[in-house]
Amino acid sequence: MTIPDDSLIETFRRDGFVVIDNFFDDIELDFFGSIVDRAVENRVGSDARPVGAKSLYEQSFQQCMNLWEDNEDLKPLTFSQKLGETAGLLLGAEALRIWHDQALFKEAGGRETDPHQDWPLWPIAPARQITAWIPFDGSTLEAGAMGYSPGSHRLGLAKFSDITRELREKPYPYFDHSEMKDLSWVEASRGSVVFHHSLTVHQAKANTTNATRRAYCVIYFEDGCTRSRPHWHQSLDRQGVEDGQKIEGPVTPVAWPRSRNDLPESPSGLGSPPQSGFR
Ligand SMILES: O=C(O)CCC(=O)C(=O)O
Repeated sequence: MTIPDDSLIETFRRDGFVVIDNFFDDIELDFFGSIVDRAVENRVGSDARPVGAKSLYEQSFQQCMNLWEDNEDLKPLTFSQKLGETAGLLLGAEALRIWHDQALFKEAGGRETDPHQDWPLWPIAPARQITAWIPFDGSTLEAGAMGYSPGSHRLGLAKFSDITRELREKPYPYFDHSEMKDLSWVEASRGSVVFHHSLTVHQAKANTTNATRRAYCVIYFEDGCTRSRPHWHQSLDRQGVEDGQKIEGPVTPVAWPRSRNDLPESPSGLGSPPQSGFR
């Protein structure tokens, strides 16, 4: 069966996001969920600060990137051909590389994730990236559900882009594109994957429950994208990609298409990715 069908592709192209239900089964979710739990514990488990003692950015989530590099058993998920093919068909790309993967664990009591577009945060062009957001337990409005502004990926850059701001003096909506629609909130059922375009305005609710919202993302870019700005980024500087150069190398291997059971080697000798909280 080919996933997604034409109507899901059309939805993604119109709205800039799409939910695909029943993508993973319970066995896959339990298996990969426990691998990501262990990986996050290894990266940030020694950080005993309560949520309220963290920076505003860290209060939104524990962010652990490039987990595929030091967790061999996670590679089959990060480089899943079903996931990659789906992302490629939605984006309309013939080949995708990985920009990075990441766990985004919104702790109990964690605050909202500020509204933003992803692309302005990244020194990559053109805006041909897509994220697969995988909530291992599903998501609810009480526990960090995501919201997306339908069609915002077709409006260009919004007037904000700073997820890193520490001063939150302006309540939503503080991006004022006249055609911007209100966010559609998505309560994702367990097993579903939500895909969004790098220009789609999105945010996540706070986590008012007592359990961590465990999400894992794979972020892909169309093969052929280049470095657009000099600001340091682990996906570029660790492998020496200069301004204007095509982005390729062991940190950003081809994610799809790959031959069956062919998983990329982890980069070696390039230094570790940031252990947590990268912007
Ligand atoms: O999981 C979240 O809270 C935010 C996710 C997000 O912003 C993204 O995947 O781009």
